Amino acid sequence: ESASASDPDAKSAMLEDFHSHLLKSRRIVALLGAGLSASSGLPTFRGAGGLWRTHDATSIATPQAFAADPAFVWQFYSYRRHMALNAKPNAAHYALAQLAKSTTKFLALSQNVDGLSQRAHHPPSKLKLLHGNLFDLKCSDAKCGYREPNNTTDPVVPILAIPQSGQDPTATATATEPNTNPLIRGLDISNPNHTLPSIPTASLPHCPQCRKSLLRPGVVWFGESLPTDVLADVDAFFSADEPIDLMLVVGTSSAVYPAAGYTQVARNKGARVAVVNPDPGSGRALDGKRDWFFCGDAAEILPEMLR
Ligand code: BV8
Repeated sequence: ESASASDPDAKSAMLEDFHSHLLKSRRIVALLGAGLSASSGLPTFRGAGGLWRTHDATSIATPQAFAADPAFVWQFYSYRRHMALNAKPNAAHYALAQLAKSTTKFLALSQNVDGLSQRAHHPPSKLKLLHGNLFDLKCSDAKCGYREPNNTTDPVVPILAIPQSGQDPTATATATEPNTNPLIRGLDISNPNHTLPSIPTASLPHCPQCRKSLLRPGVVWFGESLPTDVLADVDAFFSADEPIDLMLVVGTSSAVYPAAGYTQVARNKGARVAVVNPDPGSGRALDGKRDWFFCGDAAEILPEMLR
């Protein structure tokens, strides 16, 4: 059930077997994770080089963390927005978008918040953003309800890095004077050697509607429910009175729920499961229930699988 780039014969036999199942598949689901965007240069969360390596995820990605230290949390997301805006979709994003276009009954469940699938022209009705989007801003007071799409402000919070001599570290880059130094526009939060500047709450973005609360990124934090409309669409797809033929599990450690649980839901509906991941242990969370395991970079393997 496993193939890696170092064993070309095994890989092509597995590709052929996978292909013949793909051609027969009518209803297909894909669960996507950070590894899909790894070869676009965006760090994953867990594992080697992971963004959260030096931080406990729950110290950043929770409502409690935002309440306790909004400036710290905003620096993390400002950096992530900056990185994502400067990244490009890779061949795996395009291959999935193509599969979505050519398969009537297809749904991608993405845990990614980086906007790269959208920028690869993945049909929006076939892309469910389980964990929201870095490029939505919303009022941190749910009662206010304000939301806006925003993929232009960069950085969202004033300058976040190593002040250079003669520069005001709290100044925001202006249109006339674009600041192209990534270290200045977004502090590399994964580097523990960078000390985070302290930013007064007053200079964080505030809600233009209630004029009281801070804006926050439109992502789903730990302990928060996934968007109800997204969950309803996903449930409708799974509960349709037809089997699911194929589930692709791409670039995820399958560590975060409820997302990780969808693989079993698909399996219960008859799906065969194909995993794409460079970490041979990554399917462990799937409890050995992988029908195909393509060990390697999604950007290389998915285009071959979906060709
Ligand atoms: C909720 C968004 C109801 C913002 C993120 C037990 C059972 C069920 C649930 C729980 C439970 N215990 C606790 C919970 C709840 C919790 C949870 O799952 N905790 C875990 C840690 C146990 N879940 C929640 O809170 C969810 N809400 O359940 O609501 C509720 C409410 C209250 C109380 C209970 C229940 C909400 C979770 C949302 C978390 N939001 N982020 C942001 O991005 O900042 S999490 C975060 O993890 C990421 O954003 C990402 O979306 C998600 C998953 O990570 P992955 O994408 O898998 O990335 P990871 O780095 O882990 O792995 C990358 C993989 O890629 C690796 O395998 C690597 O080998 C591979 N890779 C590397 N390079 C490549 C590659 N693959 C292919 N090609 C390459 N080149």
